[in-house]
Amino acid sequence: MKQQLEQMLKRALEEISGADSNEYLENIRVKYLGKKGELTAVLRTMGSLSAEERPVIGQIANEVREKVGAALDGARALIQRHEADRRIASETIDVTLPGVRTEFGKTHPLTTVINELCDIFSGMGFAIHEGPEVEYDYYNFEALNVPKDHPARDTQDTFYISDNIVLRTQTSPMQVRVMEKQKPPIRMIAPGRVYRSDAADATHSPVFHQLEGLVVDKGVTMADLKGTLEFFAKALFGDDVSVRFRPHHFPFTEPSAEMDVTCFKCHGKGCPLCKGEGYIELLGCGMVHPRVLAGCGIDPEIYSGFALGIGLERIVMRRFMIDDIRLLVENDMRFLRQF
Ligand code: 2NL
Repeated sequence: MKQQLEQMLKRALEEISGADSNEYLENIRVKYLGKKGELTAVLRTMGSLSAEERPVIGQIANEVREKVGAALDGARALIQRHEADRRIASETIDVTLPGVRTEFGKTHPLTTVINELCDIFSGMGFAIHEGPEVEYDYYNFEALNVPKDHPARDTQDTFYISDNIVLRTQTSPMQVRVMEKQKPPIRMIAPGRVYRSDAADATHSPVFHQLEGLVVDKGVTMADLKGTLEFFAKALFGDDVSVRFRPHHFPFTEPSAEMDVTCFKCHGKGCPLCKGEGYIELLGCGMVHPRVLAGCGIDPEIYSGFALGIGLERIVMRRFMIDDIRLLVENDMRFLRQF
Protein backbone atom coordinates (compact mmCIF):
# COMPACT_ATOMS: atom_id res chain seq x y z
CA MET A 1 0.00 0.00 0.00
CA LYS A 2 2.90 2.23 0.76
CA GLN A 3 4.19 1.63 -2.74
CA GLN A 4 0.77 2.31 -4.18
CA LEU A 5 0.69 5.65 -2.38
CA GLU A 6 4.17 6.61 -3.50
CA GLN A 7 3.32 5.83 -7.11
CA MET A 8 0.14 7.83 -6.83
CA LEU A 9 2.17 10.79 -5.54
CA LYS A 10 4.62 10.46 -8.39
CA ARG A 11 1.84 10.35 -10.99
CA ALA A 12 0.01 13.28 -9.43
CA LEU A 13 3.15 15.44 -9.34
CA GLU A 14 3.92 14.61 -12.96
CA GLU A 15 0.42 15.52 -14.06
CA ILE A 16 0.54 18.75 -12.08
CA SER A 17 3.86 19.77 -13.61
CA GLY A 18 2.35 19.23 -17.05
CA ALA A 19 -0.80 21.26 -16.36
CA ASP A 20 -1.24 24.50 -18.27
CA SER A 21 -4.60 25.76 -17.01
CA ASN A 22 -6.53 26.16 -13.78
CA GLU A 23 -9.32 23.95 -15.11
CA TYR A 24 -6.88 21.14 -15.72
CA LEU A 25 -5.42 21.55 -12.21
CA GLU A 26 -8.92 21.36 -10.75
CA ASN A 27 -9.51 18.08 -12.62
CA ILE A 28 -6.31 16.70 -11.10
CA ARG A 29 -7.34 17.79 -7.61
CA VAL A 30 -10.69 16.03 -7.97
CA LYS A 31 -9.08 12.93 -9.42
CA TYR A 32 -6.72 12.48 -6.45
CA LEU A 33 -8.03 14.38 -3.46
CA GLY A 34 -11.76 14.58 -4.23
CA LYS A 35 -14.42 12.65 -2.32
CA LYS A 36 -14.35 9.95 -4.97
CA GLY A 37 -10.63 10.43 -5.62
CA GLU A 38 -7.83 7.87 -5.61
CA LEU A 39 -6.37 8.89 -2.23
CA THR A 40 -9.76 8.67 -0.56
CA ALA A 41 -10.25 5.22 -2.09
CA VAL A 42 -6.92 4.03 -0.60
CA LEU A 43 -7.76 5.45 2.83
CA ARG A 44 -11.05 3.55 2.79
CA THR A 45 -9.22 0.24 2.61
CA MET A 46 -7.10 1.05 5.70
CA GLY A 47 -9.50 -0.94 7.83
CA SER A 48 -7.91 -4.14 6.52
CA LEU A 49 -4.45 -3.14 7.78
CA SER A 50 -2.81 -4.34 10.95
CA ALA A 51 -2.58 -2.07 14.00
CA GLU A 52 1.14 -1.50 13.39
CA GLU A 53 0.75 -0.72 9.74
CA ARG A 54 -2.18 1.65 10.09
CA PRO A 55 -0.38 4.71 11.60
CA VAL A 56 2.53 4.32 9.19
CA ILE A 57 0.29 4.21 6.13
CA GLY A 58 -1.90 6.97 7.60
CA GLN A 59 1.10 9.23 7.90
CA ILE A 60 2.21 8.50 4.37
CA ALA A 61 -1.33 9.19 3.11
CA ASN A 62 -1.31 12.53 4.93
CA GLU A 63 2.05 13.40 3.41
CA VAL A 64 0.72 12.53 -0.04
CA ARG A 65 -2.29 14.80 0.53
CA GLU A 66 -0.08 17.66 1.68
CA LYS A 67 2.42 17.30 -1.13
CA VAL A 68 -0.24 17.08 -3.82
CA GLY A 69 -2.04 20.08 -2.28
CA ALA A 70 1.17 22.12 -2.13
CA ALA A 71 2.06 21.19 -5.72
CA LEU A 72 -1.43 22.26 -6.85
CA ASP A 73 -1.06 25.63 -5.07
CA GLY A 74 2.35 26.19 -6.58
CA ALA A 75 1.13 25.30 -10.07
CA ARG A 76 -1.87 27.61 -9.73
CA ALA A 77 0.35 30.54 -8.76
CA LEU A 78 2.65 29.79 -11.67
CA ILE A 79 -0.21 29.72 -14.18
CA GLN A 80 -1.56 32.99 -12.81
CA ARG A 81 1.83 34.63 -13.23
CA HIS A 82 2.14 33.29 -16.79
CA GLU A 83 -1.26 34.71 -17.64
CA ALA A 84 -0.37 38.11 -16.21
CA ASP A 85 2.92 38.08 -18.12
CA ARG A 86 1.12 37.23 -21.34
CA ARG A 87 -1.43 40.01 -20.81
CA ILE A 88 1.21 42.60 -20.04
CA ALA A 89 3.21 41.57 -23.10
CA SER A 90 0.19 41.87 -25.38
CA GLU A 91 -0.75 45.28 -23.96
CA THR A 92 2.64 46.85 -24.27
CA ILE A 93 2.46 50.48 -25.38
CA ASP A 94 5.28 51.89 -27.44
CA VAL A 95 5.48 55.41 -26.10
CA THR A 96 7.88 56.39 -28.87
CA LEU A 97 5.20 55.98 -31.58
CA PRO A 98 3.66 59.24 -32.88
CA GLY A 99 0.28 60.05 -31.26
CA VAL A 100 -3.13 60.07 -32.95
CA ARG A 101 -3.95 63.72 -33.52
CA THR A 102 -7.49 64.82 -32.58
CA GLU A 103 -8.87 67.39 -34.99
CA PHE A 104 -10.76 70.15 -33.21
CA GLY A 105 -13.43 72.16 -34.99
CA LYS A 106 -13.51 75.92 -34.75
CA THR A 107 -16.21 78.52 -34.43
CA HIS A 108 -17.20 80.09 -37.75
CA PRO A 109 -16.35 83.82 -37.70
CA LEU A 110 -20.06 84.65 -38.11
CA THR A 111 -20.91 82.51 -35.11
CA THR A 112 -18.18 84.22 -33.10
CA VAL A 113 -19.78 87.60 -33.78
CA ILE A 114 -23.35 86.36 -33.19
CA ASN A 115 -22.26 84.89 -29.85
CA GLU A 116 -20.62 88.15 -28.90
CA LEU A 117 -23.73 90.21 -29.72
CA CYS A 118 -25.90 87.72 -27.85
CA ASP A 119 -23.61 88.13 -24.82
CA ILE A 120 -23.88 91.91 -24.92
CA PHE A 121 -27.68 91.89 -25.22
CA SER A 122 -28.13 89.09 -22.69
CA GLY A 123 -26.14 91.25 -20.29
CA MET A 124 -28.80 93.95 -20.73
CA GLY A 125 -31.59 91.47 -19.99
CA PHE A 126 -32.65 90.67 -23.55
CA ALA A 127 -33.99 87.18 -24.25
CA ILE A 128 -32.78 85.39 -27.38
CA HIS A 129 -35.44 84.00 -29.74
CA GLU A 130 -34.83 81.97 -32.87
CA GLY A 131 -37.49 80.91 -35.34
CA PRO A 132 -38.37 79.71 -38.83
CA GLU A 133 -36.48 80.84 -41.91
CA VAL A 134 -39.44 79.85 -44.08
CA GLU A 135 -42.13 82.30 -43.02
CA TYR A 136 -45.65 83.41 -43.75
CA ASP A 137 -45.92 86.53 -45.85
CA TYR A 138 -48.00 87.86 -42.97
CA TYR A 139 -45.17 87.74 -40.42
CA ASN A 140 -42.49 88.88 -42.83
CA PHE A 141 -44.42 91.82 -44.31
CA GLU A 142 -48.06 92.37 -43.43
CA ALA A 143 -47.63 92.52 -39.65
CA LEU A 144 -44.68 94.88 -40.10
CA ASN A 145 -46.72 97.50 -41.89
CA VAL A 146 -45.37 96.54 -45.30
CA PRO A 147 -48.50 96.46 -47.45
CA LYS A 148 -49.00 94.42 -50.59
CA ASP A 149 -47.83 97.16 -53.01
CA HIS A 150 -44.70 98.17 -51.10
CA PRO A 151 -41.47 98.11 -53.16
CA ALA A 152 -39.75 95.94 -50.50
CA ARG A 153 -42.08 93.12 -51.50
CA ASP A 154 -40.93 93.17 -55.05
CA THR A 155 -40.20 89.65 -56.34
CA GLN A 156 -36.76 91.03 -57.16
CA ASP A 157 -35.96 90.98 -53.44
CA THR A 158 -38.02 88.18 -52.00
CA PHE A 159 -37.84 84.44 -52.55
CA TYR A 160 -41.45 83.25 -52.70
CA ILE A 161 -42.16 79.64 -51.77
CA SER A 162 -45.83 80.08 -52.56
CA ASP A 163 -48.38 82.90 -52.60
CA ASN A 164 -48.27 83.38 -48.86
CA ILE A 165 -44.98 81.76 -47.86
CA VAL A 166 -41.53 83.34 -48.28
CA LEU A 167 -37.93 82.90 -47.18
CA ARG A 168 -37.76 85.55 -44.48
CA THR A 169 -36.04 88.73 -45.67
CA GLN A 170 -35.39 89.91 -42.10
CA THR A 171 -35.63 88.41 -38.61
CA SER A 172 -38.51 90.71 -37.59
CA PRO A 173 -41.11 87.94 -38.09
CA MET A 174 -39.71 86.33 -34.95
CA GLN A 175 -40.31 89.53 -33.01
CA VAL A 176 -43.91 89.64 -34.27
CA ARG A 177 -44.38 86.05 -33.11
CA VAL A 178 -43.09 86.95 -29.63
CA MET A 179 -45.27 90.09 -29.40
CA GLU A 180 -48.34 88.02 -30.32
CA LYS A 181 -47.59 85.52 -27.54
CA GLN A 182 -46.04 87.58 -24.78
CA LYS A 183 -47.37 90.53 -22.81
CA PRO A 184 -44.98 93.48 -22.36
CA PRO A 185 -42.45 94.10 -20.93
CA ILE A 186 -40.61 92.52 -23.84
CA ARG A 187 -36.83 92.64 -24.25
CA MET A 188 -35.60 90.32 -26.95
CA ILE A 189 -33.20 89.82 -29.80
CA ALA A 190 -33.68 87.62 -32.87
CA PRO A 191 -30.44 86.62 -34.58
CA GLY A 192 -30.44 84.47 -37.71
CA ARG A 193 -30.21 83.76 -41.38
CA VAL A 194 -32.22 85.80 -43.88
CA TYR A 195 -32.65 85.67 -47.65
CA ARG A 196 -32.92 88.16 -50.48
CA SER A 197 -32.93 87.51 -54.17
CA ASP A 198 -29.69 89.35 -54.86
CA ALA A 199 -27.00 88.39 -57.36
CA ALA A 200 -23.88 87.40 -55.40
CA ASP A 201 -20.81 89.61 -55.59
CA ALA A 202 -18.11 90.67 -53.12
CA THR A 203 -20.59 92.63 -50.97
CA HIS A 204 -23.95 90.93 -51.73
CA SER A 205 -25.13 87.43 -50.95
CA PRO A 206 -28.64 85.98 -51.32
CA VAL A 207 -28.21 84.51 -47.86
CA PHE A 208 -26.89 86.62 -45.01
CA HIS A 209 -27.40 87.21 -41.29
CA GLN A 210 -29.17 89.76 -39.17
CA LEU A 211 -29.77 90.46 -35.58
CA GLU A 212 -32.84 92.41 -34.60
CA GLY A 213 -33.71 93.73 -31.18
CA LEU A 214 -37.01 94.77 -29.66
CA VAL A 215 -38.05 96.46 -26.43
CA VAL A 216 -41.72 97.05 -25.60
CA ASP A 217 -42.92 98.42 -22.29
CA LYS A 218 -44.83 101.32 -20.75
CA GLY A 219 -43.06 104.63 -21.29
CA VAL A 220 -40.28 103.48 -23.63
CA THR A 221 -38.89 106.50 -25.51
CA MET A 222 -36.29 107.48 -28.07
CA ALA A 223 -33.99 108.21 -25.11
CA ASP A 224 -34.08 104.51 -24.20
CA LEU A 225 -33.28 103.63 -27.80
CA LYS A 226 -30.31 105.99 -27.93
CA GLY A 227 -28.91 105.00 -24.54
CA THR A 228 -29.23 101.29 -25.22
CA LEU A 229 -27.72 101.46 -28.70
CA GLU A 230 -24.83 103.68 -27.60
CA PHE A 231 -24.06 101.24 -24.79
CA PHE A 232 -24.22 98.40 -27.33
CA ALA A 233 -21.84 100.14 -29.77
CA LYS A 234 -19.31 100.77 -26.99
CA ALA A 235 -19.54 97.19 -25.73
CA LEU A 236 -18.89 95.99 -29.28
CA PHE A 237 -16.17 98.37 -30.45
CA GLY A 238 -14.74 99.89 -27.29
CA ASP A 239 -15.50 102.85 -25.05
CA ASP A 240 -13.75 105.34 -27.29
CA VAL A 241 -16.27 105.12 -30.16
CA SER A 242 -19.04 107.66 -30.36
CA VAL A 243 -22.32 107.28 -32.20
CA ARG A 244 -24.59 109.54 -34.22
CA PHE A 245 -28.16 109.10 -35.39
CA ARG A 246 -29.42 110.16 -38.81
CA PRO A 247 -33.13 110.30 -39.68
CA HIS A 248 -34.22 107.48 -41.97
CA HIS A 249 -37.34 105.65 -43.04
CA PHE A 250 -38.52 102.14 -42.29
CA PRO A 251 -42.14 101.08 -42.70
CA PHE A 252 -42.17 99.32 -39.29
CA THR A 253 -40.79 102.19 -37.17
CA GLU A 254 -41.74 105.84 -36.71
CA PRO A 255 -39.61 107.82 -36.26
CA SER A 256 -36.75 105.82 -37.79
CA ALA A 257 -33.01 106.38 -37.80
CA GLU A 258 -29.70 104.92 -38.81
CA MET A 259 -26.92 104.83 -36.26
CA ASP A 260 -23.30 105.39 -37.27
CA VAL A 261 -20.17 104.76 -35.20
CA THR A 262 -16.91 106.67 -35.48
CA CYS A 263 -14.56 105.18 -38.04
CA PHE A 264 -12.17 102.60 -36.54
CA LYS A 265 -9.32 103.77 -38.68
CA CYS A 266 -9.42 107.57 -38.36
CA HIS A 267 -11.58 107.84 -35.20
CA GLY A 268 -13.77 110.51 -36.77
CA LYS A 269 -11.26 112.61 -38.69
CA GLY A 270 -12.22 111.27 -42.12
CA CYS A 271 -10.25 108.78 -44.21
CA PRO A 272 -10.65 106.59 -47.31
CA LEU A 273 -12.30 103.78 -45.28
CA CYS A 274 -15.17 106.06 -44.17
CA LYS A 275 -15.01 108.03 -47.44
CA GLY A 276 -14.09 111.17 -45.53
CA GLU A 277 -17.20 110.91 -43.33
CA GLY A 278 -15.50 110.06 -40.03
CA TYR A 279 -18.45 107.71 -39.37
CA ILE A 280 -19.51 104.27 -40.58
CA GLU A 281 -23.12 103.10 -40.69
CA LEU A 282 -23.82 100.33 -38.16
CA LEU A 283 -27.55 99.69 -37.84
CA GLY A 284 -31.11 100.79 -38.48
CA CYS A 285 -33.54 101.51 -35.68
CA GLY A 286 -36.65 103.39 -34.61
CA MET A 287 -39.71 103.53 -32.42
CA VAL A 288 -42.01 100.62 -33.21
CA HIS A 289 -44.85 101.82 -35.46
CA PRO A 290 -48.14 101.97 -33.53
CA ARG A 291 -49.78 99.95 -36.29
CA VAL A 292 -47.27 97.14 -35.75
CA LEU A 293 -47.97 97.07 -32.01
CA ALA A 294 -51.72 97.14 -32.54
CA GLY A 295 -51.52 94.35 -35.12
CA CYS A 296 -49.82 92.16 -32.52
CA GLY A 297 -52.51 92.84 -29.93
CA ILE A 298 -50.47 95.41 -27.96
CA ASP A 299 -52.31 98.68 -27.24
CA PRO A 300 -50.11 101.53 -28.57
CA GLU A 301 -51.94 103.94 -26.24
CA ILE A 302 -50.46 102.08 -23.27
CA TYR A 303 -47.22 100.67 -24.60
CA SER A 304 -44.40 101.90 -26.78
CA GLY A 305 -41.19 100.33 -27.95
CA PHE A 306 -38.05 100.58 -29.97
CA ALA A 307 -36.45 98.17 -32.43
CA LEU A 308 -33.18 97.80 -34.23
CA GLY A 309 -31.83 95.75 -37.08
CA ILE A 310 -28.17 95.07 -37.73
CA GLY A 311 -26.52 93.26 -40.60
CA LEU A 312 -23.87 90.85 -39.32
CA GLU A 313 -21.71 90.14 -42.37
CA ARG A 314 -20.36 93.67 -42.50
CA ILE A 315 -19.27 93.52 -38.86
CA VAL A 316 -17.65 90.12 -39.36
CA MET A 317 -15.85 91.23 -42.51
CA ARG A 318 -14.48 94.33 -40.82
CA ARG A 319 -13.46 92.46 -37.68
CA PHE A 320 -11.60 89.69 -39.52
CA MET A 321 -10.48 91.75 -42.52
CA ILE A 322 -12.44 89.60 -45.00
CA ASP A 323 -12.95 91.32 -48.34
CA ASP A 324 -15.50 89.02 -49.99
CA ILE A 325 -18.86 88.14 -48.39
CA ARG A 326 -19.06 84.88 -50.38
CA LEU A 327 -16.19 83.43 -48.34
CA LEU A 328 -18.54 83.34 -45.35
CA VAL A 329 -20.93 80.85 -46.96
CA GLU A 330 -18.62 78.81 -49.17
CA ASN A 331 -17.10 76.91 -46.22
CA ASP A 332 -13.76 76.42 -47.91
CA MET A 333 -11.53 74.87 -45.24
CA ARG A 334 -8.52 76.84 -46.47
CA PHE A 335 -10.44 79.98 -45.54
CA LEU A 336 -12.07 78.74 -42.32
CA ARG A 337 -8.86 77.33 -40.83
CA GLN A 338 -7.48 80.84 -40.53
CA PHE A 339 -9.84 81.85 -37.71
C1 2NL B 1 -31.73 97.51 -40.90
C2 2NL B 1 -32.96 98.05 -40.28
C3 2NL B 1 -34.58 97.55 -38.67
C4 2NL B 1 -36.42 96.95 -37.28
C5 2NL B 1 -35.39 96.59 -38.11
C6 2NL B 1 -38.43 96.02 -36.28
C7 2NL B 1 -39.05 94.88 -35.88
C8 2NL B 1 -40.32 94.97 -35.36
C9 2NL B 1 -40.96 96.16 -35.22
C10 2NL B 1 -40.28 97.27 -35.64
CL1 2NL B 1 -41.11 93.54 -34.88
N1 2NL B 1 -39.07 97.21 -36.15
N2 2NL B 1 -37.22 95.94 -36.79
C11 2NL B 1 -36.63 98.28 -36.99
C12 2NL B 1 -35.81 99.24 -37.54
C13 2NL B 1 -34.79 98.88 -38.40
O1 2NL B 1 -33.59 97.11 -39.47
O2 2NL B 1 -31.03 98.25 -41.54
N3 2NL B 1 -31.41 96.26 -40.70
C14 2NL B 1 -30.24 95.66 -41.20
